[in-house]
Amino acid sequence: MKNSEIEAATAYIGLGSNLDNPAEQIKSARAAIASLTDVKELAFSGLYQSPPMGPQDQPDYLNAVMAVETHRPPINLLRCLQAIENKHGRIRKAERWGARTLDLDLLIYGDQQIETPELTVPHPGLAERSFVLYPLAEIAPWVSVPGKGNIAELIAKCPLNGLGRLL
Ligand code: A4P
Ligand code: MG
Repeated sequence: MKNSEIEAATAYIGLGSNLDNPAEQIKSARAAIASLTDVKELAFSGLYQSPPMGPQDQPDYLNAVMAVETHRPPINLLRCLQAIENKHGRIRKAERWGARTLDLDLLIYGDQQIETPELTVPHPGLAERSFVLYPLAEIAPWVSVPGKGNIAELIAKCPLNGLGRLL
């Protein structure tokens, strides 16, 4: 079966960067995602700056969230996102939550809940991360996170933790 024959789903992708001109990394990743076959951009949030979650000896992050309509199955979409990370000079180091040129996380895929060694959807950290919840709410204030509740409830429980929207 071709991807184009698979029913379309709305997916949300988290973009993050804190190295090598983060705003450019995010802009270029957005273009790369939007130009994937069987993926169409629906919305893109503003850019949000926040102090690093994890080791503090690294620059602040820029984050954004993108909504897409896609005919690609979730695992296939994840592999496309990983290929885009690699093209953006992503180096995976042993240190957990270390600095990176580009991080692309599959946050939500339709109403699916997936738990495999390679892919967990919704993304496990989503509900506790202001740098994901606020940009997500900006573009999809109605969204419900499968298994976790609606975005307004999640935001009410999540402090900003230094997050600010640029422009
Ligand atoms: N994986 C499983 N589920 C998913 C999913 N839904 N989306 C697996 C993406 N990947 C998923 O990811 C590790 C493995 O997770 C992959 O092999 C994939 O199969 P990775 O990108 O190689 O490593 P990582 O990103 O360092 O790991 P992790 O634990 O996913 O980190 P996070 O959650 O991405 O957090 N601080 C601020 N302010 N802003 C940030 O954006 N980001 C991080 C990284 C740390 N601190 C941050 C930020
Ligand atoms: Mg990641």
